[in-house]
Amino acid sequence: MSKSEAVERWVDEIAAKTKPDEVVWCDGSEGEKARLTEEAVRRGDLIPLAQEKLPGCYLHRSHPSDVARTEHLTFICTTTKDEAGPNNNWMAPGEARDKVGRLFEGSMRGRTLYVVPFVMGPIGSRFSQVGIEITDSIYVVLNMRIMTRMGNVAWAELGGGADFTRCLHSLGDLSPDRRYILHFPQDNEIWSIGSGYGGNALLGKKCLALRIASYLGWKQGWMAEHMLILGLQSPDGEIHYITGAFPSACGKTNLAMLVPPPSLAAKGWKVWTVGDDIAWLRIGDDGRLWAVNPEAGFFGVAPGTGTKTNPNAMATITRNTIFTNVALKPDGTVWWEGHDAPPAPGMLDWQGKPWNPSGADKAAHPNSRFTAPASQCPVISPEWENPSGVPISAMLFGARRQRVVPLVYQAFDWQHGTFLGATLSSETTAASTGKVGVMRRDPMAMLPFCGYNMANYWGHWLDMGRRAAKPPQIFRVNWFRTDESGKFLWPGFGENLRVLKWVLDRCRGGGEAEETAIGHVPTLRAIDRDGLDLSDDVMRQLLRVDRAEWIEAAHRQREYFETFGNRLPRGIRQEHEALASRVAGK
Ligand code: OXD
Ligand code: MN
Repeated sequence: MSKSEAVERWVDEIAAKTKPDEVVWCDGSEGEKARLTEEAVRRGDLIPLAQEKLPGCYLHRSHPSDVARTEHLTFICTTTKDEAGPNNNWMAPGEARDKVGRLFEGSMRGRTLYVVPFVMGPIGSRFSQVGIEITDSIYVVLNMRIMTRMGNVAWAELGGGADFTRCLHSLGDLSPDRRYILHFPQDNEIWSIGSGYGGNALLGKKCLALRIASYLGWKQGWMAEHMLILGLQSPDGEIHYITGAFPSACGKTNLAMLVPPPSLAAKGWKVWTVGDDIAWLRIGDDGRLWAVNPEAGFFGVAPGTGTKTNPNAMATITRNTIFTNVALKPDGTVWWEGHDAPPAPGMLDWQGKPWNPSGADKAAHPNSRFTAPASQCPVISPEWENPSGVPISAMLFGARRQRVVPLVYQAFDWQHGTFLGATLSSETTAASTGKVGVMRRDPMAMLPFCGYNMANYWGHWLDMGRRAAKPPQIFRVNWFRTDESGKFLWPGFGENLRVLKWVLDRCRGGGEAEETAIGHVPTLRAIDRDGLDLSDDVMRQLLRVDRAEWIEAAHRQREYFETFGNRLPRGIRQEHEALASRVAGK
């Protein structure tokens, strides 16, 4: 199957505008990978690591002003501002095409234009979507090769048609003053200029698989969510699939690859990874929600990743991995804060400067990353490329909250669960530029990724619940509650399995819970603490629901919901009113 006329026309049009020296159509072959890698090394875009220790691994250093997603430069260009909603930056499509179109004029002069056809989702699946990224960054091509199913396979999937997302990317001059990440959901199109980093530049990920896909899902009756997918195997050998929405850099990759603590592993508990960042969900013939991971790789946060926190990630990134903005050791291996190995003398920091271990600067950038094939994960689920997806039993909403929110609780039903997602808020992390540790509302962990008005998105959630005969159970989790001295109360990481176990018990009609004003909270002994040294007193603090704190929380929620005016769905308003009166004891 060859490319369609629509593709050829679009590429010609972009080439005429951006004026590259050369146009290269990528086929996804091994030979092409070798050629591009060699070229990237020659140009200094990739630094080869010690190949005997880290075969196929390279280091990339981005421009120091281009190290994270830039949400303030990310726009949704719908016909009206109201369609984009208060949750998005908006630019009128005409103005956007005019203003940013000018920046693309001649932007690829002296460079190569790569045409990167790719598929998001398993090949031959009704879930999958084709995208074509035009880019002048060889680093982007090599990352897209890991993160998506890239190359000739996409032409077959496209079947000679024109139904693909047009993804146009140019490094431009890398100036934040001329950096824009624009989405035209109504035209199935993305334009990104001025950044070569992560979600700003690998357009299959946040731009297509979340912002554009969330809009397509709304129009077509499916969902695109910022969720990991894992398979939880219980001692009886059954596997139940769970999705989890957490804001960026809140441990989705760790949870997706969780290693059970010894006491539970001995009983036969096991976790399988299906995806660590994005889930596309559709209603199956059986009335359940089924999910696929649209990606083919992990673009994970390096700092904090070590053998203790995530041994499966550490095993995944020992080969064929691109590291971005980590530190380089003199032996040609890599390091970051939280790595198992001690920092080596003579290390270079993420900018390539000698690193001073007693200085204040970090060796690796806090948002430094690894890009690695999902197939290399030791616990990748045998179902991860199943074109039908996996059936979902439970959905988690999690965020970073030091106070107020218990370790886990269960929604009364789908509508209440949608409300729990809509009221998610979290302390910010380094995944986006801006201040770290500031509380912000992040509904469904989709604030930076929802391609349309969030109120309509909640309406779509409610609608999906009405259409699905057997929707998943919904839970709120919080691994990050602290004591008065700021110390985490819950050990997290592998021990989170104890919470998943209770979640699964609840899905199967068991698991002890107390009905509280906010939902079903586990009773003191309901979470399995066998082999874990955690006192009743700490468990009580973890599960505590403080009425005064919740009265205040409900008050804040009202102010937030008011920003959506009369677009706010009735179901969300009802849930808010019901919560406010329950916590007030009415
Ligand atoms: C990511 C993010 O890279 O959420 O996954 O920022
Ligand atoms: Mn993410």
